[in-house]
Amino acid sequence: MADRHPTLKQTFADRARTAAHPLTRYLFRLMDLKASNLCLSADVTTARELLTLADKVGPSIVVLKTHYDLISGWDYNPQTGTGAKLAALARKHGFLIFEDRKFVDIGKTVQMQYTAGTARIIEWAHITNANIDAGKDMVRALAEAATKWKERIHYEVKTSVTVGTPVSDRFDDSDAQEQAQTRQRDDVDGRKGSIVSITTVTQSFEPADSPRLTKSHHDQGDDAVFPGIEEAPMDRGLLLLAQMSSKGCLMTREYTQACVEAAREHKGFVMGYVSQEALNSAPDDTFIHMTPGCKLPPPGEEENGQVEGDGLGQQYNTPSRLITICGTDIIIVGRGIIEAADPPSEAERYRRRGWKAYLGRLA
Ligand code: 6AU
Repeated sequence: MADRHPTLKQTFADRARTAAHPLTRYLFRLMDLKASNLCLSADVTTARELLTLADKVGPSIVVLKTHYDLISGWDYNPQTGTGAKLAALARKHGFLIFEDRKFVDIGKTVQMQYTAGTARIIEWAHITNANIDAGKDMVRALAEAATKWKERIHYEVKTSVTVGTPVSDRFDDSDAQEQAQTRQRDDVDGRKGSIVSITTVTQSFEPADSPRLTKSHHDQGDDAVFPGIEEAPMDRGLLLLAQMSSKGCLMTREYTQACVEAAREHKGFVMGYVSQEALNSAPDDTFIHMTPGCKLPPPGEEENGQVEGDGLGQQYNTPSRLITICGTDIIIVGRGIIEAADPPSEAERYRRRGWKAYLGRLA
């Protein structure tokens, strides 16, 4: 850990003023406002459970982490589907959505995986992460994809569809996609006749004045916004998977250092790291750290006691060790909360412990 880096002694409110990335600045403000440095790893198996959990635990967290590919019944509709519903809950409770996709591939492939396909992760996840084993160019590729996407969504696409017989001037519209279908049908007198119908899809772009992506929930009246802060900016952010919590992890010091270099080269897109310790070391490093492999001993037991792993390689540390000693900013907790008898009150217990550890670090 970078022992004496100034960010370790700065309040989240102060870091909200100095962080390089707009979404990191917003996240630090949210942390200060909600007195929370807790991320829920919502590793449940159905979309219904995910949305219920997000709604119940939302008040205690600042980040909700998903693995969309382990959720059955994920609805991919960009306006009304699971991503859009999560986005509405994020606005209502004041948290950011982090899709733990761990991209690792050549640049072109990760661009497509991030912005297209079934899930269209960029549309609903404020944050995602990448393993940079494939090389630093992949970070640039993701950053470019995010920039292009942001430029595009400053405009809302209005689509109108008309169906009918061709009218000559429609063919002059360069924005229109013309699709001609020729159908055969039997005429009344039994002779074969040919009917041509034309479907015209016209797209126009209008400025979108709100940072939200879909208006669907607005229309349905589910439009609550968390009080005390504006909606999250439209910027997208990346966390670099710099160190892992699992036993025998093969990520070397050199790999972690390459993450630090890649982060510095892409300050406008990289928010920080998923790591096991603070990695800020240069005087102007302002990155945020999120750390998984976090669990509290059961209520009533010694807070800093040992917490056993899960038998499948996962290793756990307590919030106080991760925040006070290792210097992380946000603890990522999955089964410690999800498997509790009452997840919302267990989330509150983690939030209080995480915040106490942060205040302890400042002192
Ligand atoms: O609290 P748990 O053990 O139930 O869940 C931890 C969550 C899981 C992992 O996929 C993820 O954190 N994770 C990550 C992430 C966030 O990238 C990195 C890592 O080193 N260890 C880890 O557990 O969803």
